[in-house]
Amino acid sequence: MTQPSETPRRFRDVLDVAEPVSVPRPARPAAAPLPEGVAAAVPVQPGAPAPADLIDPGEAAPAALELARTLGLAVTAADVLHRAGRADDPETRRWLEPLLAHLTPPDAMADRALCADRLARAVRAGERVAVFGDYDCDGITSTAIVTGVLRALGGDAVPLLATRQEGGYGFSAPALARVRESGARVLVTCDCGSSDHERIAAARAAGIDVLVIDHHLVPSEPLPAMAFLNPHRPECGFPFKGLASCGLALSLAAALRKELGAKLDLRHWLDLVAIGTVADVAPLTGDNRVLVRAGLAMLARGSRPGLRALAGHAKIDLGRGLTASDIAFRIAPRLNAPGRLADPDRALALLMAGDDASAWSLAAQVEQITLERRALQERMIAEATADIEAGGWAADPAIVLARQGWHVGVVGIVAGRVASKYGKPTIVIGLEGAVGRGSVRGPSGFRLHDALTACSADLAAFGGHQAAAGVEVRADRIEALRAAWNQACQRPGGLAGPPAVQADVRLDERADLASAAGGLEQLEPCGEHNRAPRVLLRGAKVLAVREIKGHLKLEVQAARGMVSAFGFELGALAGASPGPGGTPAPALPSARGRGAGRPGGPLRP
Ligand SMILES: [Mn+2]
Repeated sequence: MTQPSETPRRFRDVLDVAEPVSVPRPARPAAAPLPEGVAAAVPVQPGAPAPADLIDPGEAAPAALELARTLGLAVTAADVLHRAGRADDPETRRWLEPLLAHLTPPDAMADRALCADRLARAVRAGERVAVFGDYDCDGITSTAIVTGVLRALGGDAVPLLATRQEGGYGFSAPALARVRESGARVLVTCDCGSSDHERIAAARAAGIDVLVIDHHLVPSEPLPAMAFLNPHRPECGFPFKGLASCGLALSLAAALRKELGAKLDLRHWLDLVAIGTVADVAPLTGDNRVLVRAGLAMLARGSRPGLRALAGHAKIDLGRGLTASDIAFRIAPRLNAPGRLADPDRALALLMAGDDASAWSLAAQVEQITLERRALQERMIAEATADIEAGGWAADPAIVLARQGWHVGVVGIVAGRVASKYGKPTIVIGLEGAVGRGSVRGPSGFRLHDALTACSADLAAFGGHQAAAGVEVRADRIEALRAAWNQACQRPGGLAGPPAVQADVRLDERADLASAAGGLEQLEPCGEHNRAPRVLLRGAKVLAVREIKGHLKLEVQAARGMVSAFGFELGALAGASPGPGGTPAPALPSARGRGAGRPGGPLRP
């Protein structure tokens, strides 16, 4: 989560905000075909949008061409920057070439020195340190970083992760018991702890010094921890508030290294910082842009056996370079799968594996669990679709689905896919007897939290934010909730309306696609707070479109060659088949060109 979470701890395991959701705008009743020769890089239902909806941003301005020349950028990339109000100045040059040296000096971070001092004492005295993290990617990577750095500096560190079965997210009572069993004198909580006052007080009473590293909501009640590293503490003077826990963990590692006067190359852990930061949907600005950019480069080097093995099983070619989307849609879902279905320890062990043999064996297990998760998810999506058709709910303003036995670890993914497919605010609930826990997703811009507030009478509890939320509901209230949810979602102002279908830049049809695509990669990492540009590709025709495991694959004939494009999580758009000679149709945001080797030359992989 990017900001201090407004979310009560118990909802976090159904929020799944680490699984990005792509939601197309709702289909229009009158499906007017696009005029010949117009295609926009925007997600729209095939054949659905009226031509007038596609706003052509026009040619690059002379100032953009000048920016391209002075910055040595491809015109398309320079045009994106120009339209974002950037000029050729030191700030833009830094943004384009972020360096670790640009990171904000950490001295004003509250309790950072205190944490480092206590950990340094533990390392010197050989005291055992328990490192306890949540079971999402940010928690797992933070735990791997703190544990790995402590061990590299000669410390005795025991990593532990929260589990869905035992206590759920956060530093729960079962978690405290495990920490006590570990015999640790010091506890570092990673990506949790900010609101776990009671257990932290209990740990302290048991003689354990607790250091909390977290970026979630800071309650007003003071935390009984020895040190509390959280940029959202009012007394924390560190100006960049967007660090995820893995970024905080790396900063603490640097402080500890300095405290011990040790030589240790912390760049080794940047790949994990990139994964945790992107998976947590933290803003890709400021220090995070620096860290993720460096981390992506580190990932591409493939120096960590576990990630090399994960990439091998997932058929990710590290050497060709990765983007933030590769983390969000290919790496993070795999690392999250064990925690969703069973026990997250295998994901942590994979990240910490020291040799190829154990890494490949663990990666095989993680891949198997990912396949199980995907099969479960596909079965649930098929059941959800069947329920929608049987209930005749596709025509309703909004959707509520519930079944006995639906896995609560997967309802968030299913809600996202249903919301994407139908373009409607969606609640998907897993029932266990009389109790249901569900996830809420909607079209982008829809204010889910506001709509849930209007339904609070039918909910046992709810939490989250406008883009993703979780609910608890009694089984006998599902029908009432469906009526209330439909009511809330059809209110004037409830639905923000379909987002404007506007491309950010137009790609000149004479442009070399390879250099244009390569140039756009200089804007990476794209994602939260740095949206991937939507590129209007004029004169393009979609020759083939198909869905692959929920994703969308397109073959596009452009003026200067054929291009393959891939849209993560946009498989719901694959409904229409191209007509003879190719149907003009949209390409995709953040679609990544893959070379087709035709006259236009391969798009830079
Ligand atoms: Mn986090």
